[in-house]
Amino acid sequence: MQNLKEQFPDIYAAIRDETRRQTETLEMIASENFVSLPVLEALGSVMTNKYAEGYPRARYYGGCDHVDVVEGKARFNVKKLFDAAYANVQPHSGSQANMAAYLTLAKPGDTVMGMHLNHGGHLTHGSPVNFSGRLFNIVPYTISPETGRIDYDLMAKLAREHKPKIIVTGASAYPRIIEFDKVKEICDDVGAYHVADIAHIAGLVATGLHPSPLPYADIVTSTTHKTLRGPRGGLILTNVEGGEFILENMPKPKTMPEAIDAWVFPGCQGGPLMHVIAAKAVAFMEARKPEFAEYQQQVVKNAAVLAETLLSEGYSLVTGGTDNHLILMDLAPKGLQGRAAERALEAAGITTNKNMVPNDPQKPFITSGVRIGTPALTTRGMKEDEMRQIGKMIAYILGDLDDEARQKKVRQEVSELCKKFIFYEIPPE
Ligand code: DSN
Repeated sequence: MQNLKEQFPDIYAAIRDETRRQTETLEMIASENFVSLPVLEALGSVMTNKYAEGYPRARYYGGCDHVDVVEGKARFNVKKLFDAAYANVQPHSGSQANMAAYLTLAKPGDTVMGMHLNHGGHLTHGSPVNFSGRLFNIVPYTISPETGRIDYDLMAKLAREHKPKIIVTGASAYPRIIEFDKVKEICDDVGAYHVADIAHIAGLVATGLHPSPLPYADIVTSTTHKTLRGPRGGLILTNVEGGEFILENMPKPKTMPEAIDAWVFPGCQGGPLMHVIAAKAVAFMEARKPEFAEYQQQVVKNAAVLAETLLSEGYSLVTGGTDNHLILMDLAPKGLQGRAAERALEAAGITTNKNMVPNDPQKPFITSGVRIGTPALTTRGMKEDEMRQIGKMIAYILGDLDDEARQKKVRQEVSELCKKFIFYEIPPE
């Protein structure tokens, strides 16, 4: 980064300091991960210069031979990874993927059912402040207050009552298996489409550690940067090859894959980010290697051990544990707030995020919960022993949120631990 360092020292310094932060603290935000050096190299490449509106071999610009290679590789590898018949790798983000998926299947004003944001859903699953809540008539489903798990009976009841066009599954803060097969039954019963957003669990799905929604969903969307460990971005998959989707202003009815392609571009987006698509191709090839399956197994084992440790330290977890890569601590029984907990943990070098818990008495900016994930630390090579150590550190910090001496002590312990698991080299001063 010599040129950056010499010509734009402030930006260079911020990148160096961010590398140091990622290296010298414990990154436990459940939706974050550390990409490989080949992924970073592809992201920082001249592919960013190329306009390539359209799709491989059908572009609106000349000079697309090489970008066609990377988009072709990305599509081929992601289809193999998820056993899907069709893939679109152009969505700039999970939100853009969801927008294109919904518009493929429903018209503005139609009813869409998604998991309530405060119960672990996502903004794009129907929040009133998001395009989803503004364009569609949203009927949120929730988790059971008793079990903390998705209430499929309630989902079925709401579906029969409101006859949605789409039921969206997937979540941002749900620690248990999602039963896509049950949702398909509900969809079939009321004639709804099923969109499964696997952004959080994509790496687990790709390696068989979570049931795949592909046999049960009309469209599957995802981000590429969470458990899947690719660059920041989105994707869309389907195994429904036929259909007849009449798109306004388009020449003829389209099949499901053609309709999705048309809604991504030109429906929702302009030029694809070819440097990101090159990096997605690399990440999808990495994810097809046996080491990736071992990595995902360790992510799940690490989350389970962390959960056991926190439980044995007397803390409550939503659903009492985890099946996947994340844990949702419910701090209400201890009289604590999520925001204060997040801040105290950050002061000790442990990065998490505050999160709503079921029936949270607090507002979303305060919350009673903290969400903790293991994907990033597992990428660094941490295993069960480190999770036990970290679980104890978290419990110690939460034991007194105002005790700065505790935070200092744990910060030192975190520094020592991080030195044993260096992943990125810190750029020089
Ligand atoms: N903001 C992401 C998360 O943290 O889960 C979801 O998009």
